[in-house]
Amino acid sequence: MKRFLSSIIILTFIFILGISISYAYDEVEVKDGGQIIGHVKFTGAQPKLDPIKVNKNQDYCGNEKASEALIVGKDGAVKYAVGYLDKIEKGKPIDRKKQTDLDQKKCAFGPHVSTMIKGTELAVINSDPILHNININVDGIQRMNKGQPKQNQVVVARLRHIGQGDITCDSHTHMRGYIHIFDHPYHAVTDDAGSFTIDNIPPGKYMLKVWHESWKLTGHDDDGRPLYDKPILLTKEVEVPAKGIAHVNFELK
Ligand SMILES: [Cu+2]
Repeated sequence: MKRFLSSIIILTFIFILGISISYAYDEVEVKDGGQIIGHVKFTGAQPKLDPIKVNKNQDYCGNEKASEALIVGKDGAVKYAVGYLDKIEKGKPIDRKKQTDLDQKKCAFGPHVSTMIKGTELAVINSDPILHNININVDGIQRMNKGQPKQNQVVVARLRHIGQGDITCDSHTHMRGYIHIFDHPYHAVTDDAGSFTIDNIPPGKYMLKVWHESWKLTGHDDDGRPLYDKPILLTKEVEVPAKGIAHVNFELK
């Protein structure tokens, strides 16, 4: 009976392993890869966001900081939106040596929004002469929590779970950032021009998603952090041509 039970357990394990392997991202050589250039534009009436109160180290950080929840540049260009291919099963190899940098500088996370690949290194530096603390919750579960008391101190971590990483600093409630962790390399954050580029994609049809953290204020938490509505997710089907470029426009309002 014991032997029977253990074989059942082993078989179940192999079955689960099989499922997780079949859903994993396959790294292949991409032939005639194409490109996506995405543009994210704000088309509504632009809201004015209240600055966020600083509750510690005001002598260094200032009394308040501008909210980074919505940054709109020239011609409605939205910075810090994330474009990515949803559920892509195979494509270009993953650069596992690529390190993602995050800076705690002038009492803010820089960049405010970034992306990385799970299992690669995230290097967090404290450029300020005050104590910061980096706290990352991925889809609501804490995956990193490190104090950084010294200026120029670096902590390196590997985040092994995909999802939306919410970044906060326990020391400064006004600080907030996001890092999106993927199991594939097809993602990018919009720049000052509201554009993102994803390259070397095997030609074909994909679901292209754009994430934005949302700027719609719903209240404040116990520490005084502004709470915004749930993130905005937009989807468009896109056909990536061989060796060509697909331009895709997204609107936020
Ligand atoms: Cu801080």
